[in-house]
Amino acid sequence: MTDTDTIFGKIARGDIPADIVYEDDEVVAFRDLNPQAPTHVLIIPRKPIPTLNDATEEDAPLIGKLLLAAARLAKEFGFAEDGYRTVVNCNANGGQTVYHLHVHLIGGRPLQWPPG
Ligand code: DGP
Repeated sequence: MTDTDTIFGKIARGDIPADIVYEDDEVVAFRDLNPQAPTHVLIIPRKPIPTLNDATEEDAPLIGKLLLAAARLAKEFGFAEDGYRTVVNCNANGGQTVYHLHVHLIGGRPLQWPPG
């Protein structure tokens, strides 16, 4: 099994469906199946990087694009000014369950800090 065999790799390749809200050559964004807020989107690179620990200097522009996509989507969804949260979970203690790097974009209601 390769990294591309995660569920997110399959979504990025179009092998399984998702509610895609943005995509380009390098990035895909789709709605989370288990939303934690009125808007909960996952933003992934098409490149299958398993965790943030696996990202290299070469990936810096790509990771920047994930965050810029989050900010752009927050504006499009209309909650950029009110505020929102971006989260990258890493490995077991971070709560990562899908081993294809992703940024959660969560917004549309006030969010507690610190999270649980
Ligand atoms: P994390 O815990 O950071 O690895 O987040 C994984 C998220 O992925 C979790 O919030 C639920 C979501 N998820 C899991 N499987 C699927 C799926 O098949 N489709 C979609 N759209 N989201 C999924």
